[in-house]
Amino acid sequence: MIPHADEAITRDDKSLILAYDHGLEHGPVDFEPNPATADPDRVFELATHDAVTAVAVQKGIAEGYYPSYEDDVTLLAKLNGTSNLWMGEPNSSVNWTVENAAEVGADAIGFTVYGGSNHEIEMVEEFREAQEAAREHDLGVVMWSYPRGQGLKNATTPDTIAYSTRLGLELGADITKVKYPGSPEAMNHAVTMAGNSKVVMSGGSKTDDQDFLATVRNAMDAGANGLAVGRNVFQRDNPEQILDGLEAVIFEEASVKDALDV
Ligand code: FBP
Repeated sequence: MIPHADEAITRDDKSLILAYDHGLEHGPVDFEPNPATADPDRVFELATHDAVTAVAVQKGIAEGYYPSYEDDVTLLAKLNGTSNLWMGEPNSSVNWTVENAAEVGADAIGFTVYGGSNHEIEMVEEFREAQEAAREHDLGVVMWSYPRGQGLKNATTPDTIAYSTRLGLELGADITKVKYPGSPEAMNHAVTMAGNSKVVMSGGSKTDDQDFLATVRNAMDAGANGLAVGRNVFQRDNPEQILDGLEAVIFEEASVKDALDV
């Protein structure tokens, strides 16, 4: 990692990345709880909330919608991604070049690496190419580090998540995004293994306000830099309200109780 390479997608050195690549990764089913969010405009409007430091989208969404929001929203270009229709060993096609992402206005790139997959070698080599191109264009680098595939059954054990954050450091990510490993102690270990690179927690499937904010509070207290979240925001009836709460927890060090009252 390069110190401050992620400056454009952080606020006070912390981050809340709104992930919106679910139409590719999971399909339209993810929009059913809040059908308005099938419309990318609705999510770009959410991304104008003060709490959001960047929105992570695929190329087509960026090309079609980002020009209307470029003054108010910071773009994180998610370069690779796979549909849920793919039934093979975990892999991810590279859908977007760094050069084109920079032209569209990205401030950072996002890249998934499935450590442990039969495709790990090629994914890491693709990441290397993207990471070096990102450096040439002064873009921050965020790795979605999700070990899975072959015999890897429980991809959220403390050891696996610590290995995930370490992969991010070793391979040159500025920020590594991992699933919550289940406890503050395990998260702290994962943060320690990331050295001077940063760690953000992945939002996961929708949970209730209290549980979600408590997990984010625990992750922050354990040294995480923030959150990259999709469903736990846009599947809610009132996404702005949870963004208010997340802003309090991540940037204002609020307790869960205070954040619920915001
Ligand atoms: P969520 O907060 O909704 O979990 O989104 C984070 C994310 O990494 C998205 O960027 C991506 O679409 C999704 O999770 C992939 O989740 P998985 O591969 O575990 O199904």
